[in-house]
Amino acid sequence: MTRAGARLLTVLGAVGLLTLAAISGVALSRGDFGSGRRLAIANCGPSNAQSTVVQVTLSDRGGAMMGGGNSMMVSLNATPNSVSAGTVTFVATNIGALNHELLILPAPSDGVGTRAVGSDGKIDESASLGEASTSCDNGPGQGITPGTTSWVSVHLTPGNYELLCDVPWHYANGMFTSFRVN
Ligand SMILES: [Cu+2]
Repeated sequence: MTRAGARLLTVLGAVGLLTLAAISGVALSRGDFGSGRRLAIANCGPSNAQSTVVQVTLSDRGGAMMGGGNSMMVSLNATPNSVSAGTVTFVATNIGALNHELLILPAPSDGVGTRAVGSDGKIDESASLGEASTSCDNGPGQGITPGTTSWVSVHLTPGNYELLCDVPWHYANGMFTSFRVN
């Protein structure tokens, strides 16, 4: 074999190895995605859907924020976020990795997100109109565990409301949203 031929083989070999590495790299990253956390949402919810239903999604960024404090990524979203006055059933599903809950309160006069947060990381719940914090059941409880749903029906008159999660420090980190009743 000539020296040029040997060099060509070496180059081809290197290209082949790089190609293999690229392919296995893709396969690996696909594997990583495939083995990612999958949530099995429990099949439970209110049996009586006679009232207006609002779907509430409780979410977080999971393990990276387990330490708590001020670096949490938590969120609460309601669909729809405005309804007509009357009985409203809030169905709250936890798609995050932490326990959450749903409270319905009249909006603070200064707007949502302005409630005082105590040294325990919680707000004053005394004005709460309703709470869904039982895994796979209605009403207040010990929290909605990841992948489960809780619900509560409340009679709401026209006005501005705030939906929030009062697990310690979740409100302080943005786990609230505005809700309007017309
Ligand atoms: Cu929460």
